[in-house]
Amino acid sequence: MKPDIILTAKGHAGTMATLQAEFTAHNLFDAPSKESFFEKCADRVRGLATFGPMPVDGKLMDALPKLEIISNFGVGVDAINLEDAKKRRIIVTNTPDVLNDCVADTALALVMNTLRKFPQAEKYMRGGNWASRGPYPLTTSLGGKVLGVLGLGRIGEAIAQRAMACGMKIRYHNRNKKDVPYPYDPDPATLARNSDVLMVVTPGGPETHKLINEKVLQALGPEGYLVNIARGSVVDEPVLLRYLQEKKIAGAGLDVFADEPRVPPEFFTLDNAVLFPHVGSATVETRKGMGDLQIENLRRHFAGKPVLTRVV
Ligand code: 8YV
Repeated sequence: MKPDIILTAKGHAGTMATLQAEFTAHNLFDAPSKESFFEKCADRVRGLATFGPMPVDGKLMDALPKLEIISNFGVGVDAINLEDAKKRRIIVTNTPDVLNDCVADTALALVMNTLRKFPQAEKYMRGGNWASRGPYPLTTSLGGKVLGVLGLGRIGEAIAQRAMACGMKIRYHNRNKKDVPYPYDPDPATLARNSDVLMVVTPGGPETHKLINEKVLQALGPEGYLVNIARGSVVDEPVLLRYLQEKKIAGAGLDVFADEPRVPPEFFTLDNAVLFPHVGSATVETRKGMGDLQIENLRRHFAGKPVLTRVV
C-alpha cells in the first residue's frame, strides 16, 4: 500500500508528478475547504511534502496523528516549527547542497546588477535613450570592494569564491568563528561597517528575525550596498525601504521579501534597487535536484531506511 502524504502547495511540476505517482497524495492547495480536506485524510497521513512559505506548526502536526515525516522542498525550513516537530518525534528533511551553485550565481548577479546597474542600463537602451541622451552614467566596480558575508555556510562560501573571481575581498560574520582565510567580524553591524557590500545568507526564523535593522544599515552607510538572497524576514523591510528612498545606503539587490509574493510597491519605483522574484534556485536542473532529494527522503523513510538530509 502506498503511504498517504499531503502536498501543501503547488510546487515543482516534475516533483509533484512523481510524488503523486509514488504515494497516495492529497493536495491541500486544491481543497475547497481545509476542514473537509483534513476530515477525509487526516487519520491516514504519514508524510507532508512541503513547498513554499505555508507555516507548518504544532497545531497542524496535531491534526495529523500519524504524521512521521515532513520533507521540505528547499534548504530553508523556517516555515516549519522545528521545536514542535522535535517534541512530536516527527522527522524534518530539507534539500541542501544541490542548490548552492545556483543560489550563489544569483547572489553574484545581484551584486553585479546592483553595483553596475545593468538592468537600469538595459532599460535605458530599450527606451531609445542612448542616441538621444548619450552614454549611460558611470557606475561602480566590484574589483577591490569588500563583500561582507553574513552567514558563511556552504552557500556563503560559494558566493565568496565567485566574488573573489571578480577581485572582491571577503569578510564574514557567523555566530561562531570558522577556520577560514577571511577576516571575522564579531557582529552584523561591525561587518556592515567594514564592508562595501553586505551579503545576507543566514537562515530565516526567529533567531535572525530583523537582524538587519536600522543600526546595521546605518553602519553600512551611504556608500554601502545590501544584497539579500536569504529570507525577507532577516531584514527590517520598512527601514530598508526608507534607507533606499533617502539614499542612506547606496543600493540593494533583493531576491527575497518579507511577505512573498507581495512586495511593497514603493520598491518598484526605486532606481537604486534591483529586485528579483525569489529566483535564487530557480533553474530546471537545480529544481529537479531539489525535488529528487525531497522525494528520496520520503522514499527512504517509508522503506525503513535513514533519510539523507535530516534537519531534526
Ligand atoms: C526556493 C529557497 O525558492 O531553498 C530555499 O530555501 O528559498 C528556494 O530554493 C523555495 O524553496 C521554493 O519553494
